Amino acid sequence: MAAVTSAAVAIPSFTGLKAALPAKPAASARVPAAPLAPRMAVRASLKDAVGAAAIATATSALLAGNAMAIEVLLGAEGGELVFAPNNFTVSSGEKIVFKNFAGFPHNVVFDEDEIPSGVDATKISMPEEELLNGPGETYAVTLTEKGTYSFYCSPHQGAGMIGKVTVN
Ligand SMILES: [Cu+2]
Repeated sequence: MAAVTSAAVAIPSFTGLKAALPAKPAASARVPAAPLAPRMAVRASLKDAVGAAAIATATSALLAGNAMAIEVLLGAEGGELVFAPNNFTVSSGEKIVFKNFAGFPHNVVFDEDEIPSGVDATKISMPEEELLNGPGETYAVTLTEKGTYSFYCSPHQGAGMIGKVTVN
């Protein structure tokens, strides 16, 4: 009976650790409220060498996952109408998050003539008429085909709000 209870507590605690890591305040807030028995069960499982190794693996996988994303600001610190950075490199499959920062509205449109052949510009672009209007609004895209891609912000293309990403 005791073994069954311990296993039932330990398994969800691993899933909980993985899920809670990005949101540390919520996780630590939950600890004092947790009943004593589950806490002891978690501590017991941490002593177990296999359990500790599993936690280490989950943590590094999570860190690697976070590293696989790049943030590009729409509008610079001084209010310039630019992508920041405006020329960068990502790995195939890495997420690119464009985030409204200054001088919006902005959008992100890939130039159909300056992307690798076979890639459909409409599938990776925002519609020309669609705009990110509020602060912090984002548009995310993941490019898998290797090569260089040019993109622009349709309201500010004439002002020089253009960029280039190399996928390798
Ligand atoms: Cu713009």
